[in-house]
Amino acid sequence: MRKVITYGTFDLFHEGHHNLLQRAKALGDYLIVGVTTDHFDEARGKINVVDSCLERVESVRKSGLADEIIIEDHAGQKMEDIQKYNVDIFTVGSDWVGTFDYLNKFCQVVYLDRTPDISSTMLRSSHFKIVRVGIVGTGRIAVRFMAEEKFVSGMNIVSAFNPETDSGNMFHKKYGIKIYSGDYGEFLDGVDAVYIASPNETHYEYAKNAIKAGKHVLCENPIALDRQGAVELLELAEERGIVLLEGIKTAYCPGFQQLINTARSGQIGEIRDIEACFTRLADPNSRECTDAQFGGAFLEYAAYTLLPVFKLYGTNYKDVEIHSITREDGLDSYTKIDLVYDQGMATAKCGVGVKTEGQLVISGSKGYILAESPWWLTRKFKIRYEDPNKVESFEPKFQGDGLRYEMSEFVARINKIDRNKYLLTPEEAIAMSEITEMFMKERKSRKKKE
Ligand code: C2G
Repeated sequence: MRKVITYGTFDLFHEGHHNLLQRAKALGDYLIVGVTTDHFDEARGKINVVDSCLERVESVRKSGLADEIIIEDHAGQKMEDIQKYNVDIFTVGSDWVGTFDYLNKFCQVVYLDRTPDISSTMLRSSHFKIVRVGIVGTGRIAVRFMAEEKFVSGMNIVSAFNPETDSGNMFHKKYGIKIYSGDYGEFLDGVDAVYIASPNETHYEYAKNAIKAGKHVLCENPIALDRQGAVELLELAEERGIVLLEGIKTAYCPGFQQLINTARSGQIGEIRDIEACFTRLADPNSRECTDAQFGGAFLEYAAYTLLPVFKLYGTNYKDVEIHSITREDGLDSYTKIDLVYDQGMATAKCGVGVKTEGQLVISGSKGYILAESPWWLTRKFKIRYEDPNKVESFEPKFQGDGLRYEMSEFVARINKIDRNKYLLTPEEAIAMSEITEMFMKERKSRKKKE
């Protein structure tokens, strides 16, 4: 008797799961299905799971495809089970290709093609849809988005759009998803939501057209290069009951929220100064280092460095000054934004051609918070006081490269789970676009003077 084993979360049970179990069963005579516990999913970084462990076990049972159902609750269990149940074949979907090759020592490992386009759950009772997401742009961050998708339950990337066919074709070859390069409307017809990861200057139009077509939008920052554009997009989305989320991933990371709440708790007293730095010496041929009009340090990192300022002081700054080190073509290799509020001051520093300490320092009347680089992922931070021996350290949970948290919030908001709207408010998004507009005006006036 050939025994087959497979594992999964099986959340919001859908055709993809059903197809996988059907083909897994066909590989042998007896199929064992391991269903993950909530705790194990959390430990392995799978988020946004809606159904409880028992509901997910019941979904698998009702499929009628499992000869035996077990619970997967810890890393390394797969190896134990394969030996314990004398398994001949381990199988899992192709989104995991390579991940489980190490099981080859114990049994045959088979990766089955995942089902490309799923949209509805097979659970009559579930009011959650599987969100079909299309990616606009097929560059570096789109690649990272694809890698994070399998850790976010309730969504499925079904297509991508890029007018540049060679980039799109490479993406198709790598991921096998459908690529559109011509009609944006045709691309929109096949999705429920879009993730916009195209060049900065194209975000506004892509977002506006998607919202008008009734599609939810997760857009890399900046959503717009001026205040009016941001206001217009937010109002349009609000009117149509469409989710519009700006992809500043730090805003959705659990550690960053913990850091902000700690700063607000009064533990460091009154906050009087904030210094946020984010520099990364970019590849000289990269867009951020070559596009004098829409590249440069500010457009790449200002939103991240302004985020803690707006979170802690709000958006009613009294004064703001922007200073840049620019090249002849006007591209800013380093930009400093100085803000003054009634209660304190702040400096946000960004660089693509200048390297500095990438820290976040929140200075207060009783002590200060120090989050070292990469503070924008907020994997750790500490509170220091006058007494050098008194230090409190924090190491919040953080998995993957951070995109899964904004993806999870996006799917939750589409499913009308609105409890986390505070993570990045419309006021904060508008304030960021306001300062972006100032920066773009200064960039233009500098070019005129030359
Ligand atoms: N699957 C699929 N097609 C989809 C979605 C999922 O074939 N459109 C497959 C996955 O590849 C997996 C199984 O269905 O083999 C269950 O998917 P999930 O519930 O998302 O489980 P996953 O997080 O992929 O866990 O340790 C757990 C396993 O490694 C798989």
